[in-house]
Amino acid sequence: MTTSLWTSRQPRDARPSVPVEYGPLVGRRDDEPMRRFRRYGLGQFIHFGLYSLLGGEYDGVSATGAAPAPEWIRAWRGPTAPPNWTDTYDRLNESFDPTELDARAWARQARQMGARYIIFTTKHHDGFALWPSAHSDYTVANSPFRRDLVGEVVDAYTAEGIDVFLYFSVLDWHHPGYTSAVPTDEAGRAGWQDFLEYTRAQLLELLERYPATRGLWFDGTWDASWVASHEFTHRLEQELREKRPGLIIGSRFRNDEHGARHFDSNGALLGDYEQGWERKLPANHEMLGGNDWDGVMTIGPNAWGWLRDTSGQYQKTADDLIDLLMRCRSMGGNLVVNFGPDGSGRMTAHEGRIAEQLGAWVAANADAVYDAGHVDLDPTGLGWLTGDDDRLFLTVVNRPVTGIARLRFPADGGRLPVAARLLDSGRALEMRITDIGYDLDAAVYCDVVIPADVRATRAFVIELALGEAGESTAKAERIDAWM
Ligand code: JFZ
Repeated sequence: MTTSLWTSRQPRDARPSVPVEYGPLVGRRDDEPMRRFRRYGLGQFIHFGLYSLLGGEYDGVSATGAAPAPEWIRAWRGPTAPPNWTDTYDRLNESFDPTELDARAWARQARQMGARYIIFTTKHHDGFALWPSAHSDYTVANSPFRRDLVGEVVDAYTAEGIDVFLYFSVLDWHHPGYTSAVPTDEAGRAGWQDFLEYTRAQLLELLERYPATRGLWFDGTWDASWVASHEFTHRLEQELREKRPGLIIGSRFRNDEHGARHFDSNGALLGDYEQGWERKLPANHEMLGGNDWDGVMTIGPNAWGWLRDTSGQYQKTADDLIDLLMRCRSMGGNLVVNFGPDGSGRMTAHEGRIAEQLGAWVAANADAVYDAGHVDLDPTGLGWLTGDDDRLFLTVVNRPVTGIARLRFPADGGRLPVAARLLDSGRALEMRITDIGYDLDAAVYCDVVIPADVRATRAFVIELALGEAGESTAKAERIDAWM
């Protein structure tokens, strides 16, 4: 059995077709929730939990380098790890009290950023539930905070018109029955069975308690024990979908009976969208094979939970995120930006700036972001192309020194740009369709003049209205090259 942490799409014809009983439950969906998903454009991830109290350190000692990431700090090992570390960590619920936490302020900030969905950590690998789960003692109910944090987040975001997806880690360091290896003895199997029942109960409980939930975002599904439970997970996916029709489940939930994750052994997607683009993005649209997807991204290098000391670590800027957002949109995906509030429940100052700056850009260029998706044209080194039914949008990231933005179109008589303007200001731009005279090129070019007095300090969007190629434009310019 091969299990791999990384998603990797294999071209269908590269593998022999194998019998698969536990393959996809649904094919490509085109219902309203999925169409909505395709128009989200931008999302927000929030990692919040016991680890947020620590910010990647304990008693002034940093776990950076000794634990995989701040939200993984319970896995701190080696000489710098405090004595009895996991016991200390596991008792953090006794001091969990993020008094500054205001889910409505988070939601307002997310709306200001332009996020249309949120993915919120209901339970991370440490097993601590941020809702008062009836199936565990290790929850907010057993903390000084007491409040139902998941409920507050669901309500606040829903009130702001932002769709809620619940992050849920299957991997659970707290449940006594959890094991990463396939259990081999009677006691191990009984414990694992217990764990599976608890997982099912918690998931049904989440859907029951929070009917506004649009999707479940699974994590920690790579261990051999879970991979071997394909019969259970297949049934559970069915049950979750029946309980909440329209629910969106990504590809990181289950695998087929051969251990193939994300895609079954024949390359078919195991879920509603590809959920493996994490701190990395597809190189091109072709490799996505037509599947829906989103890319989840940290602002720092690899910290999902709050990290107190970020010195020496690059933090992505609003410009980085605009670039990534439009790169995702140009390939038909959404970008999800992660926030990690500190132990008091407050977003960091850098996150605040990102929300503001990214939000301002997205608001000014909304048409290029939300309802616009992939267009089948050659990619351009100038930036990213998106489009809707009647318009093309070129997000210029690299401003050409010539002052002319040139796009290449197939010369087969399809629709061509007939007018150009700057999307944010509406300023009309001079443009023309031209054949620049390359032999056998089978293309025409749209040249848009970017006036020197356009003083952009960020990427900007050129909107091109599409129309039928008229006599006055394409044909006239092309005549020169006819032989
Ligand atoms: C997981 C978690 O371990 C991590 O703490 C965080 O919550 C993140 C969003 O998800 O980390 C992963 C999981 C899968 C991949 C990479 C990191 N992957 O498949 O590339």
